[in-house]
Amino acid sequence: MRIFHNPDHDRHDSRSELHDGQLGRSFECPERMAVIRDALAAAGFAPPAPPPAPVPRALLERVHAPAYLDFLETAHARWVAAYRTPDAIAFTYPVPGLRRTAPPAPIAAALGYWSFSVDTCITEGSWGAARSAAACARAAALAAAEGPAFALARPPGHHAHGDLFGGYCYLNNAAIAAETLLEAGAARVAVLDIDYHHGNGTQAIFYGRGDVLTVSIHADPVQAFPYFLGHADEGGTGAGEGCNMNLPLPEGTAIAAWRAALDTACRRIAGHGAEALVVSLGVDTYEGDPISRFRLAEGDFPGIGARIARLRLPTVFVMEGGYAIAALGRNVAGVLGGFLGR
Ligand code: OKP
Ligand code: ZN
Repeated sequence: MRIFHNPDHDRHDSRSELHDGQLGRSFECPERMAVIRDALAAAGFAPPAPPPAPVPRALLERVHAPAYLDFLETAHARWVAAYRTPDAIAFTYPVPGLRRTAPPAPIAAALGYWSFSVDTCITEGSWGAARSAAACARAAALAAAEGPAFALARPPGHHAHGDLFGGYCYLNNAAIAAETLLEAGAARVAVLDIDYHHGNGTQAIFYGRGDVLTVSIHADPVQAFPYFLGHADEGGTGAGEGCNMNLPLPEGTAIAAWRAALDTACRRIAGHGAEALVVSLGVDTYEGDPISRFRLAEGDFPGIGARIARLRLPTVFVMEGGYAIAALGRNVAGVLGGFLGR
């Protein structure tokens, strides 16, 4: 397993996540990478490759709107110039019934134009960290032809749309990996999202396309974030009709029902004729996760990796969620070790 990591992710450390009515340090914190690195080393994985080359702007533009990228690049400096406080936080959104025509000039309003959830602020290091995570996803995808690869990166990406940040995500790393695989010659790619939360951004980015199948197993949005997408009847549109599959499960789901959903997902991916696979690897399905409500045990994770390996596809794992710091590293190593048949 080749591992791609960029230590400058730690420039993104949000003090300003709105959680249960209070602003505090984000669950999505730099320590997450350290515990995963340690657990992978303890499990005998080779250390990460040197930091990858920067992600090309042209690749980002295959996934994201140019004006959105320009906004992310300049948002923090604009915020500090206007307000002199450390973190840029949105407060008003152009929801249906209001007009979302062009980004407002004031930075406070532009933040709401380009985002969908107030849990995610823009810190001084957010743009640099997001780009370095995208670079890891690209490098892992470029390596996938020679063997399985893992983008050990943060911030995560699967909630980011082409023109919206939110849910701790700014750039959609899984979508960037999928586009890289297409660019490298794959005719059809599948994205399997096993994070606890629905991958709304990944779904939205590929919703009208037939070349990328998106399959997500997640907490039912009637109960869980992102609430406003991720239902079972969202199947894709136009050329993408039939190329999105959502497998929502209720809070409290344990491995038996979860594994059955994974089997359904894998059979759909095999049926799509995908030539390469991107796995949005979240382990916030773990029973000890502080913000999630599934009941997967530490010992369940290797079997998940083993089932994915049975697809026998060039595979790129991209790190998404997982917030139970004490077990996070072992759970990630469990999935990857199971994939390798260890
Ligand atoms: C990111 B990933 C509830 C706020 C929900 C968003 C969770 C984002 C999860 N108080 N916060 O999919 O793990
Ligand atoms: Zn999640």
